[in-house]
Amino acid sequence: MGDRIADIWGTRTPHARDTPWPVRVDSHLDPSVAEEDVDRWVQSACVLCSNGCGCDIAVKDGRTVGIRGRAADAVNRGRLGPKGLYGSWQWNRTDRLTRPLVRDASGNLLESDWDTAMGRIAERSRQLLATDAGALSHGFYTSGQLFLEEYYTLAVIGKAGLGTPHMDGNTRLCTATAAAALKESFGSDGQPGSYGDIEATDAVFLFGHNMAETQTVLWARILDRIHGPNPPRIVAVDPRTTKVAEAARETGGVHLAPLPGTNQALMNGLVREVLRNGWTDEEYVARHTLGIEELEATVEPYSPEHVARICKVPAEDVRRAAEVFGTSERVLSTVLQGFYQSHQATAASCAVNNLHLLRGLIGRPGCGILQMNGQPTAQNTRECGADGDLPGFRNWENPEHVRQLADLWNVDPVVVPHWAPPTHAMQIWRYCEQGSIRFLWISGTNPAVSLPELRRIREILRQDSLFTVVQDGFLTETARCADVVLPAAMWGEKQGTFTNVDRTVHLSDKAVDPPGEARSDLDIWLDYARRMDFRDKDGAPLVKWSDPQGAFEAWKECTRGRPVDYTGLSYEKLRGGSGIQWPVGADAPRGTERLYADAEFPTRPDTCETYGHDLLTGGSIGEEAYRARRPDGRAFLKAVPHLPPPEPPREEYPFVLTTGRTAYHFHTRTKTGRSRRLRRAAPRAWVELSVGDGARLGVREGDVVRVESPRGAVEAPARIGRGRDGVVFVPFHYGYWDRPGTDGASPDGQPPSAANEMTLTEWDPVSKQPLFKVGAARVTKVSDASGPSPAPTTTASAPADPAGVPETVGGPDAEAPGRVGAAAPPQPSQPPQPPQPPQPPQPPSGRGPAPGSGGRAPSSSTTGTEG
Ligand SMILES: Nc1nc2c(c(=O)[nH]1)N[C@H]1C(S)=C(S)[C@@H](COP(=O)(O)OP(=O)(O)OC[C@H]3O[C@@H](n4cnc5c(=O)[nH]c(N)nc54)[C@H](O)[C@@H]3O)O[C@H]1N2
Ligand SMILES: Nc1nc2c(c(=O)[nH]1)N[C@H]1C(S)=C(S)[C@@H](COP(=O)(O)OP(=O)(O)OC[C@H]3O[C@@H](n4cnc5c(=O)[nH]c(N)nc54)[C@H](O)[C@@H]3O)O[C@H]1N2
Ligand code: SF4
Ligand SMILES: [Mo]
Repeated sequence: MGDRIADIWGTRTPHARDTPWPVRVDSHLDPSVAEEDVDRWVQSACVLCSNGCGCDIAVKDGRTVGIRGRAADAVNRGRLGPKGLYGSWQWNRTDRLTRPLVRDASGNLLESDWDTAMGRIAERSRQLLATDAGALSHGFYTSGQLFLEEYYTLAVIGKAGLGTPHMDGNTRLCTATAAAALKESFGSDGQPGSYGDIEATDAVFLFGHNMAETQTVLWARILDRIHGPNPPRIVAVDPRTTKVAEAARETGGVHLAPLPGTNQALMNGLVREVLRNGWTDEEYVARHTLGIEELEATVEPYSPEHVARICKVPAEDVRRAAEVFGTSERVLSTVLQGFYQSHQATAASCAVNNLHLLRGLIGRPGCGILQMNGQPTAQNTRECGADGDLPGFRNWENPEHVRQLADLWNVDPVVVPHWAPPTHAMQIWRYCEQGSIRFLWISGTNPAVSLPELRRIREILRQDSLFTVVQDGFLTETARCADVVLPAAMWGEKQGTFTNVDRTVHLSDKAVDPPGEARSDLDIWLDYARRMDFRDKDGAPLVKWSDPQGAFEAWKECTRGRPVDYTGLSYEKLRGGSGIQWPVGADAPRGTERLYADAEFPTRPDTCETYGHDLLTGGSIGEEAYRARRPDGRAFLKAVPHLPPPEPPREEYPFVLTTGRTAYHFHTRTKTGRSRRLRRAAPRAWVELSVGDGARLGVREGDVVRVESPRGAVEAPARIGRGRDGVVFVPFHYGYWDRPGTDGASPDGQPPSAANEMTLTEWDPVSKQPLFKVGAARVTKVSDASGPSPAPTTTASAPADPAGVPETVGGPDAEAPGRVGAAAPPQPSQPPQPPQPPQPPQPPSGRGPAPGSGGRAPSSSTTGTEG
């Protein structure tokens, strides 16, 4: 048994290099249900982060009652983390949306029926298509949390039905830089490495990645190597003392804590050291890369001392980190938001690729690059083109690629938007602000909490001229501002596939019926396509499928001949055992563990997903110049000098403000905030200050402080933590939906708690990913402490001085067994969709939406939670 709130990573199963990761099966059941009473276990994978842990959902009497890791799955070998155990399976028991809501003439959001709601949407859509703006009046802002089948259907509707370039996902905030860095270096999106590299590696570099909290099971996998014989050394690049940073110290690696916004200077310093010390594989570089001369010249000024001045880290640590990279036989690197959401995101992430290319550490066991994803299905948003890119990693500048899609969909190529780059999310919001987009369909994301500069976002959402549809499982802060709210079925309540960081595709079967009248996103978009009567060239319906499996089969055809090959997969093949890593085709029927084992990169002009960009300015290179470079299957070494970040600290705002996550919550807490165990672990917002800064400001543990940027402020109790001086950290999870008396759309009246009140509207020139990790702020004390800060003690937010701060524990109802090795229960393969008894609509246990309570948005004062 184990309290997996207190013990996030669970029992160690140590093992040596090049030996398999042992099985440990974690599970958690509703305390009132015994394992033998479970009616059936339904195969799925967890959707609370990008790790994609294989799991089975426990069902009893038509309700989800628990979860268990799948021993057979290569991703997790049975393990689950706190979010998976406590946060996933209770969603259909809480204050879910059960009926469509439609705003009436006096501005009230009222319960309605599907025909009225969808009729309203189709009517507005048709009206706008008839205007001069045509399809350019339509924008779609979707998610990294739906299923592949849903994204592909949406992409076909947007690109071949309407013909709008204005489609993107919240993946723009999340992994746009992962995609950009992979495209710029290797010619196409697609993760080179595999989680299996952890078993084989000698050193792990985590660049701006707090894996210990954000992919807890992947971190457990690394811990099992650290605790075994011949452990890998860890190098952490993070301004905070995360658990990853602690491991770096303990394994004889290095913790580099650069001032946020200076990653590129650090990377140039590391590359320079590797070059100068002759740690490169010259033959690999000569045969398989382009750009070494420019790279050498660009990094030359970045001596360790120069880097030390810019990044405020010891020069000696830069040397040591480079030495670990340069002298370890095998190195695995991971990159995430500390790079992707920081300054010079694409440049710094490509620099990680450079390090690997210089040493030829790619495509071999233990030598992976994981340009991480964050959301569970972000990979599919990108693959399917729901982020605006063309499906199947096709290049919008390549007419042949556009023609392939037009043929596949049987439409005229001119319909498929390719006359300009797809509109990125930040620009979509700008067009909404300016009034050129007048129809915005938001699905599976909560921008009223997750986008930068929330005051501006609220103003945009409230504009009368903008018609907004919000499709969600809950009445979120965003849904409260919508014209039409569509109740969505969520994970466990619908069927579909999705793909994790290391290209592993999982099938998630339907376990229970959705609450009330909620429908899957797929069914909603199929309904829209029918109502809009989208047709192909021959007058047949454009969207030719009517269920998830049909969509999957159509998608497989779209991937034929592309690097992202799904043609050898089927729902049947995905049932029973482990997830499978794409590409899966005729020559790799069991999938592919690593890409680029043959050092042949998809950079040929006819294959590549992009002709590339200048990473300093974002200017595109264009087909002619690209062809002239004759990439011929070689990878690009991209060179970029460091530039100062856009909003450096100054007298009025002397701190660097950075934002991020804790282990216990997922984003805007729509899911984890409704789990009692997770909510108790991290109940309210906090502000992390270093010991030195706390002393200078006269702020002690638990004192309420105000953090203020030029755009907004947050007030919360201070945690005197273990970060570096000059940096203030605020978690971004705490919106307003569960705060009594506050209307989700306006935090007035109570001190605001959402970090994005303060963040700035700036983005990377190449990936267009917003800069959530760097801004300027000031910190002032508001009042004395009434107790310690609510920040968890088990994570990066641990107090510098633990005295008087109670430890974060889950308590008796957080017991979750973890069975190591042979004790694992048998995991039967899942029969194809057992017939399900009809379900009566489930009354929500918490207070549901309060439609028609007057004003622009209904308010709800209680939090619906499980149990
Ligand atoms: N528990 C939990 N897990 C999650 C999620 C969640 O919400 N909660 N969300 C999922 C999603 S969608 C994502 S994208 C991932 C994100 O996963 P991570 O990227 O690991 O999470 P963050 O906390 O956003 O940022 C990571 C670290 O970046 C550091 N950092 C800030 N600025 C800089 C900088 O300029 N340079 C460097 N080198 N580091 C910097 C921060 O101190 C922070 O520790 O997590 C996924 N997993
Ligand atoms: N300051 C700051 N801001 C950030 C970040 C940061 O580090 N700092 N990180 C950014 C990142 S990486 C991310 S990924 C975003 C996340 O930002 P959001 O996408 O806004 O976060 P979520 O709370 O996950 O919102 C997802 C919504 O989808 C709904 N949902 C879940 N499943 C389904 C489904 O199957 N169908 C439908 N229709 N809806 C569903 C949920 O109820 C929830 O309301 O935040 C970004 N914002
Ligand atoms: S590591 Fe991620 S996918 Fe695995 S159980 Fe935790 S939240 Fe779910
Ligand atoms: Mo993300």
